[in-house]
Amino acid sequence: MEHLKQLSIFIALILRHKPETIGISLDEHGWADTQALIEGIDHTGKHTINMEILEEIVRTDSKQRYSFNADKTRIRANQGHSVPVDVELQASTPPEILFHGTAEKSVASIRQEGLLPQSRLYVHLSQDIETARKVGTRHGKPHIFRVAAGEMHRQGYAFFLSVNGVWLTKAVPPAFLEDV
Ligand code: HQG
Repeated sequence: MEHLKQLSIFIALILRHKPETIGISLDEHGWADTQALIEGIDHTGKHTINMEILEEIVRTDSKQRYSFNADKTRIRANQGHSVPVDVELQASTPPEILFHGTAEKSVASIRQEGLLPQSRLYVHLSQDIETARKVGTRHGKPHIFRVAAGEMHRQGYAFFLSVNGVWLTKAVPPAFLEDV
């Protein structure tokens, strides 16, 4: 299990941020060639991988981070990219309230400039406080913001729901943020 977790983290790095780490590239929609991914990871000598293991990761990953195409010849991350790809996200009407978990050290700056995507393509928002707390804890002592997503949407801001249930938007101005 631990090996699969480590391997999934490595695959996230490749499919969201640095495909060049194993000498592969992503197409404009974020797809990598499945065989090239397997061979590239295998050549690092750091992980045991084959199609069966990759299928297990896609099926069991705790956040459903990856998808295959229909015939499984290609694979991509569902969201979270820093490289500019278009994963054909679906624009949707968000719930009235979403949440964003961050670290206390970022709070002053967020109150001033709002939420910015930083190194990623979008700001990531959670549907519940518990998930937001987990996301924030990755960065330090957590702080949760309530995001007036419904109001933003009515004012014309676009929201997208990734296939693994993460809400994404380009930025959140401070006026739509409140402390939880
Ligand atoms: C912060 C994980 C200062 C923001 C999670 C966050 C998520 C600002 C950090 C996904 C700021 C960026 C994404 C501003 C935003 N001033 N700091 N104006 N605006 N920030 O990792 O949302 O496991 O890029 O609060 O579950 O933490 O990778 O974003 O703390 O869904 O699948 O800048 O990553 O999923 O950090 O996490 P990140 P995130 P995975």
